[in-house]
Amino acid sequence: MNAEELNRTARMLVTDHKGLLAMDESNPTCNKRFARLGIPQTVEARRDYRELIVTTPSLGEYISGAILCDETIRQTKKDGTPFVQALTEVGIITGIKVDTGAKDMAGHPGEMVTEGLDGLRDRLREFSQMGAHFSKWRAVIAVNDRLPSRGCIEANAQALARYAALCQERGMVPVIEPEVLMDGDHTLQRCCDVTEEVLRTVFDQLYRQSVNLQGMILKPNMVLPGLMCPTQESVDEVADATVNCLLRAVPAAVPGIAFLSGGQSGELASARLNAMNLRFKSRMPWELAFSFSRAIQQPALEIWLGQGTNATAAQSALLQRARCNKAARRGEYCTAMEIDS
Ligand code: 5MM
Repeated sequence: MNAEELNRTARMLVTDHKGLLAMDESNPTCNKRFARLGIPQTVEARRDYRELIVTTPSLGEYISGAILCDETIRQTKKDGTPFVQALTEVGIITGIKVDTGAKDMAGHPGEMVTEGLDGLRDRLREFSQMGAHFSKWRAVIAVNDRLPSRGCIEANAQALARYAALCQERGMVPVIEPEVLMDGDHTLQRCCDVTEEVLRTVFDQLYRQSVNLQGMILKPNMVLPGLMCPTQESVDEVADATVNCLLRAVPAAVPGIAFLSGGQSGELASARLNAMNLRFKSRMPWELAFSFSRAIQQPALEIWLGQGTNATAAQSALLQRARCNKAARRGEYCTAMEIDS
């Protein structure tokens, strides 16, 4: 493992106010999103959609890295150019999702543990030979009055740490994604407590598994009230709760934190990221960035609808969200940016 190289790649992923584009939806997730909009759920439709994304003009001005899934990293543009090459040509670093999904956790009703460690060393070798420089693993933590259990937090944290160690051994930067879900009626304070416990456990396991914190990116949830919670705090309150939680739990050695959007609207995700960067500008030891899927892609998907004639308009919508999030990293996002688009 070359620590300097890992640190360089990690810093490049959060440089120049850019962020990550998560386009690593597994086939079932992608198909579900297509089905809702009446788009055919086929390999070719998924390829067409991913080609639309990677060929969006100027995308590299806003996006530093794109996370692909196993199917997409093996695909090419219609003219035969591999997607990895197309991304590299516009300065976007290729990443790959390597977990094999969150599965029901035995003995823990309502909880999930992420699988994918078996054979991971060999898969990482293959992906790195294909041109991937970083990878991603997502753990899912459900919240209610009694969940999460310690067993679930510890099993997922250990898997994240073992994944990260294997990834760095291969010279790839791990994007470590422990997601505390928004589903439920829990309060913002409850999300804050759970997120802090999860992050502390993850960093404990990263230390135990000898993971180099300077060669990783953390991809956490924002600290939010549950979707069904009657009290929904303001953008500034969410920003304060999130950054204070991260300041307590994330070591300063980590170069960057890139949030998942978790089902927030694109506008709200940008506004909250903006408030964090604005209010805590000089007080954060890490770069505060984004690694959104839905909060960047959703408007584009709703315009595209599987029709080639809609591709240019869909690309404009994608670029608009990427632009808003780069502005949010600077603390320069405002709602007028949405109206002007
Ligand atoms: C939480 O999901 C990740 C971020 O996406 P959002 O910004 O929409 O929350 C995302 O990278 C996710 O891990 C991938 O889409 C893969 O999900 P599945 O469940 O299909 O493996």
